Amino acid sequence: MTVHQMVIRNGKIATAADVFTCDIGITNGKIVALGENLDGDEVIDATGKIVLPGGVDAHLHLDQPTGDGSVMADDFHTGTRSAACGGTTTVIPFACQQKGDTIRNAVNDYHTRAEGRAVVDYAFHLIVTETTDQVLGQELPALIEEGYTSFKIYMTYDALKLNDREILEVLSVARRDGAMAMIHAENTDCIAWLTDKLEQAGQTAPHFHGASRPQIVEREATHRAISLAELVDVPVLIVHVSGQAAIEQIRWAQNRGFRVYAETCPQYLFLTADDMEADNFEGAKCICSPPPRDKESQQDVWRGIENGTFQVFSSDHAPFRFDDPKGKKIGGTKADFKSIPNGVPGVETRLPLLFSEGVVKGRIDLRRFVELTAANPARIYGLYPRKGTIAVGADADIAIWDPHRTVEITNDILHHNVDYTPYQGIEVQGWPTTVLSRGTYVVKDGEYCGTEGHGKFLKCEKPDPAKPKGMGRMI
Ligand code: DUC
Ligand code: ZN
Ligand code: ZN
Repeated sequence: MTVHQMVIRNGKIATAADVFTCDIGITNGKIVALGENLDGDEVIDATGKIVLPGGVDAHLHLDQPTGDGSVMADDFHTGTRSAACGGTTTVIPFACQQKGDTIRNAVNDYHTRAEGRAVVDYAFHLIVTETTDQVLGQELPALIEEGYTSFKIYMTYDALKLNDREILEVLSVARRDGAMAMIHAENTDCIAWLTDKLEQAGQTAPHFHGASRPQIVEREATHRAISLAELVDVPVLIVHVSGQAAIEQIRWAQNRGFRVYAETCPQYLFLTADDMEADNFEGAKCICSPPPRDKESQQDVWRGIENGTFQVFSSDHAPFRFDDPKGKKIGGTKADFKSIPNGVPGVETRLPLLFSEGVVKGRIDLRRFVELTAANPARIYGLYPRKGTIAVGADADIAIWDPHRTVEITNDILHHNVDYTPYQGIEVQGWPTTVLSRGTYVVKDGEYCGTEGHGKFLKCEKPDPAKPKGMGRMI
């Protein structure tokens, strides 16, 4: 009888398709057998536990250069360490083109930042900020062939944004060469106009960030992004959707059969605009874009998670320290909201929050949990079935969850390099207690035990879901 290097025994296994009980045989970092009474040199008894594919966090920012002097607190080491401790074994952060520079240089620079540092495997999305002939005609096609098969387009932020004509050009490349386009949908002129009005009225405290980017701003840009994609006839994925106004546009498009995918994040389920009103500048901790909305919006986002509007649940981990002149306080504690770095940390809490409020509370089942957090992001970004599932031939990226363990989220239990969590004090039920990356422990019995440099770069395939209608299948 074959003796595997490792066997996980008696666990309740969930994939996006099924929930079943069997043993998992692992050899040389791969899942090589699923069956009963498997033999292994090392046996993990998973009786009473839930065995899931390691999470795929397809939207997070690690060691990404910023334009304003702020510095991200997490690099590839601390960011992937934190990911692993929250049950995530693949991350896809962004190699961001600096205006005036090539995307190739951004990719090379990002490899230097990642090389030898990551604890779990990683791929790169690209961020396209300039649409020169060289970018459209040479760089993007070559990079797509080399395994960078997704890119993000910004409709706002001066250092990043593209206008509609430029977006059409980039979407055309996505269609021609088979890449997945992700869109940050907020109307930049509306934000600038509202920001000026708020400033003129002296309304510059952190919570006015929310007033400068109301839902209509996101709704308009979401509809426009969908229309541009329709014109080009290419699928798009709308990232970090915050509430009903944008959800309605996405649903409208999906109901017409357009290949419009959507992502949401924990901040839109667990935070509201009120959190940006906390005293002593603490509201800055929850500033992100699009901003958190209200309690009703949280329910709208839950409904989108339940009814299939959303395909992906990511963290959008954007790690700026609070008490730091290179973080949220870069402009001091009296700073105008517009100079506060945008983003909240959440790579480690993404899965426990959704597991507890989603699965344990009965809003979604385990299969849907796996679909949103692992299988779909792997499919949509060309990593499936190597990542995102438990199947023979897949990488042995596995998170064993104790579904009964209750944990109060406090910053001191987390493994990121940020000095706060916006989810401080929330009690969750369910936490990953053992995590494997390609068959190697990164978390064992609740303790982090990963190795810097274990994580390897992943080339992404051209994703099937990026194919226009008639050329491939919807996920
Ligand atoms: N919004 C983004 O678009 N990216 C990083 C963080 C944020 O709040
Ligand atoms: Zn964004
Ligand atoms: Zn982001």
